[in-house]
Amino acid sequence: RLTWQAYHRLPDIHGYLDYLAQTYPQLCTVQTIGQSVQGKAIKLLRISNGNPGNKAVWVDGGIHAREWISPATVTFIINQFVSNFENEPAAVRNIDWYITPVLNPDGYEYSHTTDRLWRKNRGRGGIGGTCAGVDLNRNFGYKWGGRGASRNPCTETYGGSGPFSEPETSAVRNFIQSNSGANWKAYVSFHSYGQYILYPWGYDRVVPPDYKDLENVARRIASAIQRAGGPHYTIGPAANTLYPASGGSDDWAKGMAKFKYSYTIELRDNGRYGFVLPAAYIQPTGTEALEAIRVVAEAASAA
Ligand code: 0X9
Ligand code: ZN
Repeated sequence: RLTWQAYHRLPDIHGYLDYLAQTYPQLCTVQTIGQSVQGKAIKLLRISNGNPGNKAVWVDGGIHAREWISPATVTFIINQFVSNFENEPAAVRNIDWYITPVLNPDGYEYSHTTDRLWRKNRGRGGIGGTCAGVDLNRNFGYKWGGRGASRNPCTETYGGSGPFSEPETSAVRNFIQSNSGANWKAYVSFHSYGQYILYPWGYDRVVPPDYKDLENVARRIASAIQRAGGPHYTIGPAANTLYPASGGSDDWAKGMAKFKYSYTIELRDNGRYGFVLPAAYIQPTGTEALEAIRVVAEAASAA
């Protein structure tokens, strides 16, 4: 099935999720949380031991089409969790995991078939659809349309016609809001590249009141990665550390959905290959992301 020695196409990734649900029905369930613009399923894997006291953690990948290391890393984490569940730390086992490896299935496939550096979804941009694609990480509904987002459909950072105008982002909002029974504590969005652990806010150069808590966990994540032999990851609030960009999933998770911890993790590399990271980097990148997500599990358990 999946190898983590190559980047896989959407049907293979979705087939793998279905396989897990069939093989480990007591641990894994698959759900389609929505459809993309072109009608592709947006699939979510829930991993849970059924403990009623569990906190809930959201993980997504593939918001941006060309960042192939993101879905590969998210499925790497899934594979480690599921195939070795009994040996994961208690903090990992006692979390309800909600994991969507490919949030932008149309864009992901388009980056395989047509344009390797495609970023956005494949929605119609603007009236009459002059240019295709909305940047899904500018389309979430917290401080939508502010700094770092464009009103021009023909740009890479077009935020859409309104907050949650796109089916991919509204699927996330609808799922999280309709699962208010889940005890949501942490939201993690995997992107590339640059090796950053970013926390809110992204919309402007300000920080939330409890930013010290987010900073401390970010520091622990970066330390865990280095301890495991990984490279340096820079930590900090997104707008200050990278650039201001509004309408991101991380800001929405923190600002509206009230997740205590919200991170955008920019995976490898540092710019040598950029988005076109060779598949040989999937395993080392996945290994360090696994360290990262275990720290998130600890923080969520304690929150
Ligand atoms: O610009 C983005 O959406 C992210 N970087 S990427 O190169 N993967 O496109 C950073 C998003 C950080 N979070 C916010 N600005 N809210
Ligand atoms: Zn991205």
